[in-house]
Amino acid sequence: MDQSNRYSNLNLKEADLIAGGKHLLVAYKLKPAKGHGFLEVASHIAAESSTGTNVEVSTTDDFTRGVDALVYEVDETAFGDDPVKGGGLMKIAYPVELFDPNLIDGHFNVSHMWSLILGNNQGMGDHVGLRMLDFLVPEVMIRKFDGPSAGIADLWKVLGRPEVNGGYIAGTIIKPKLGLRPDPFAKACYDFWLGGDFIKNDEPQANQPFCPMEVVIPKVVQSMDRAQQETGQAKLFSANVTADFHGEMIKRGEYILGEFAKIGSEKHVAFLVDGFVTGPAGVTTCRRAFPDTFLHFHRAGHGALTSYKSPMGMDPVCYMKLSRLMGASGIHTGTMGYGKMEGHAKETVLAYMLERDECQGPYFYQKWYGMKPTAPIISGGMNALRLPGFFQNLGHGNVINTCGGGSFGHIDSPAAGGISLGQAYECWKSGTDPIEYAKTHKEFARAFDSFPKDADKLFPGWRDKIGAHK
Ligand code: CAP
Ligand code: MG
Repeated sequence: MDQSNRYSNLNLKEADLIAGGKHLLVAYKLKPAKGHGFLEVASHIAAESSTGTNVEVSTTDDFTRGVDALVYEVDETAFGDDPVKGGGLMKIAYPVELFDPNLIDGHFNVSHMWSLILGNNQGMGDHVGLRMLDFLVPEVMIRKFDGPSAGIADLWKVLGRPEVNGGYIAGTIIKPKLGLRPDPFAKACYDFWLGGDFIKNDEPQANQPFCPMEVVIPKVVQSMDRAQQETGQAKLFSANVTADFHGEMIKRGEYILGEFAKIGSEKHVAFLVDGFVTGPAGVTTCRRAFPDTFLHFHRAGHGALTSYKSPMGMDPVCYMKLSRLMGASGIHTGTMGYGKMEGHAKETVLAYMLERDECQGPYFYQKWYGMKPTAPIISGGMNALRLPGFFQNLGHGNVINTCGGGSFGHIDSPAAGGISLGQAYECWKSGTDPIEYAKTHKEFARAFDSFPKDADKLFPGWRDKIGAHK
């Protein structure tokens, strides 16, 4: 059934919708299935995402029609006819009335918003591709989402740095991903903290029988205490509190904070939440139960939704926006093509959209109206050699960077790995050529010997230029 006469109005002007401030606007890439018209399918999507279904129903009244989501712009040939990347552009205006304020405080929840703008419409049979490319949240909604509470400024404060532009936080992930028992785990923490600032659990490290949380956390606390005393520097630990049940998450968080409080370092703790798999409810549980603790949003699994290889799901920038609305203090934004995960250098918008109060997205200019920023967390195949190019591309180093292989793969020690990361930042910040910088900075130089394939690719002829460092 063609519902375009009800669920589309191509006379609507986007500028008017934005000025009116009463609609959430969403841009999609749509590829209709064979035998279905573009506007017909776009309108069906608007129906299924708001007040309709695939047939007219007798219970519809005038009020219902008044809150229909409406297709207001279409461009059927926008993306060409490539089987995966092809399709047309269409935009839908969702009335704010459709969204769901909490009973307890009137705040909006991301789960509900997501269930509308990218819910059933993903499973419809009359398209072969529907991907959310960007969305614009009006001020009236922005002001009702939780947004972040703690932020990177709190971590810079713990590190004794300025709370604005506090700079690069050199981090790692305890590797191997799984399999270390408490003593080797705590030793790995101590060894890295002698050179770096920040350690995170890897995303699946939690309470495994071979490394119970209530055995390993006290040992990590001891490692932090020793490293802080020996270096005279504050150290940070991001502990995984992910759980299916909010009671378990709170139990884990309270336990961890209690242990670090024994050395007066409860503010040196961030909570790692595997936010894709636990969903907005898990993220919000942590955000609200521990508002003073940096909420480290790990996005393991997000690729199923955000991979550029897919005609479905959403572009990563949309996922970043959802995480800021949920209240992530920091989220993994990928490495913009400089690391091992999918991405490209033009993805700087993923960071800018998180950290700025206003940012031009792919289709909409988003204002955040003072909502706290979410820090970009840069991770995935990174090491000291890849960092200068990354910083140059992003334009700043106000990020948390976690290098697992890049630290524990450094041939001298995890501490040398950590030091090499900080040196990479200083190298970029000073505008020094990395080869020249390596001549006077041993740990950075030894990163060349540690990751020779990267060195050959990034700095051809490096061996002759800096010589072998022993
Ligand atoms: C990186 C990592 C992170 C990924 C997540 C891993 O380890 O710990 O989970 O970076 O990807 O398990 O692969 P390495 P993203 O530093 O050893 O690569 O940050 O893109 O979400
Ligand atoms: Mg990991």
